[in-house]
Amino acid sequence: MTQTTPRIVMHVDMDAFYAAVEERYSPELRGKPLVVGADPKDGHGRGVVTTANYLARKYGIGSAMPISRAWRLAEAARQRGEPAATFVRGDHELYRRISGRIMDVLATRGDAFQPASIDEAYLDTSSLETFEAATDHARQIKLAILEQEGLSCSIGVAPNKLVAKIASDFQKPDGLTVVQPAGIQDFLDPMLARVIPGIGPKADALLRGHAITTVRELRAIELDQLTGWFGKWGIDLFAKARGISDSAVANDRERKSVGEQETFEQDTLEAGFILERARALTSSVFRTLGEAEFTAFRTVTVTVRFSNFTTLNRSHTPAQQIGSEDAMWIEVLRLLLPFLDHRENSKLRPIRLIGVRAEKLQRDKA
Ligand code: TTP
Ligand code: MG
Repeated sequence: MTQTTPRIVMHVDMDAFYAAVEERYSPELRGKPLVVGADPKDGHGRGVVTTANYLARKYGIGSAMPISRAWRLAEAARQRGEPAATFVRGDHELYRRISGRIMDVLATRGDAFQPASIDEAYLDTSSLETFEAATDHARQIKLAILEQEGLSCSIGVAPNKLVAKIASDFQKPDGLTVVQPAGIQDFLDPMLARVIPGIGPKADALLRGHAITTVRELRAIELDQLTGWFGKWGIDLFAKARGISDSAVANDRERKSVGEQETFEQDTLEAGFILERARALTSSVFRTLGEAEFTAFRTVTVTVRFSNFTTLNRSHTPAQQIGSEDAMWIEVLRLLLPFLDHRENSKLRPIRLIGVRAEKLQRDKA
């Protein structure tokens, strides 16, 4: 006798990720509205909000908003007698490192694991067989991340990636939303059509032009009509409106490389500065390798982007595997130094960004 068990997929997404990391490492920021992004310069700053914590979101501040507008919203709140917001520029190297550690927590907790961005990943947990068991598992994951990193996340548990992703966003922050196969349509129908991944502002505007705002209204549209509006993508949309999605959780359990890069405040060719930053990147990459329990690797790659955005990569795979930070640094130096003189930089252009990456990662076999 064969028994069919449901596919069970989870989508894990960190809450207000960059802002939460800032609060975690700077206790004085906790419990107050916080905006990570460009310098607001008393309302005259250029650039945008990267993210805001949930207290700042209450003021209407959110990702991608001009920082000047965020500053005005915060100022208006302050004048109403509400707590003042703090603005910070953010530390992307720190976010990447913590992201790596969170991914390592997640990587071993599913039959398949697929990181999707710096703060989100999918897990296939079908082998748990029931949604009850998967729900318990999701609770344990939330606890593990909270205990290890002091950060909260939201998880969606559903029969596929599409619905899991929408579910993780449903009760943020610190949410856990479980949607079983029989509940998919009731879950999706009342939502705005634009919660469906792939419906951006343009598709949303077109749909609204036809008086379609919710998934229920979208589901009432015939397939022919959708392909008439959207071409082949209409078929996709027809399926998505029904919560149907077959795409597998790609298994990226094993990290293939660890790398970091840094954009300088100002383009420069000052050797002392560039080498100091390269040394720091090397240290940081080596630390991340250790945290992920890699003991050695074979290939080093250095990336250099010049002021004109020309970007070059140079790799080297020495005969011996690389097992120490010093050995890695020697390789990085060898690859990087030619960019500081005519060998790889004939016009002596200033450098905008450098990156360091370890590839062909190895573990000691215990
Ligand atoms: P998101 O998961 O979209 O946002 P979030 O984690 O800040 O908040 P939520 O609780 O709603 O999930 O993005 C993750 C991080 O990626 C975010 O903290 C900052 C960064 N980010 C950008 O750099 N630019 C952007 O436009 C967005 C949306 C996010
Ligand atoms: Mg997030």
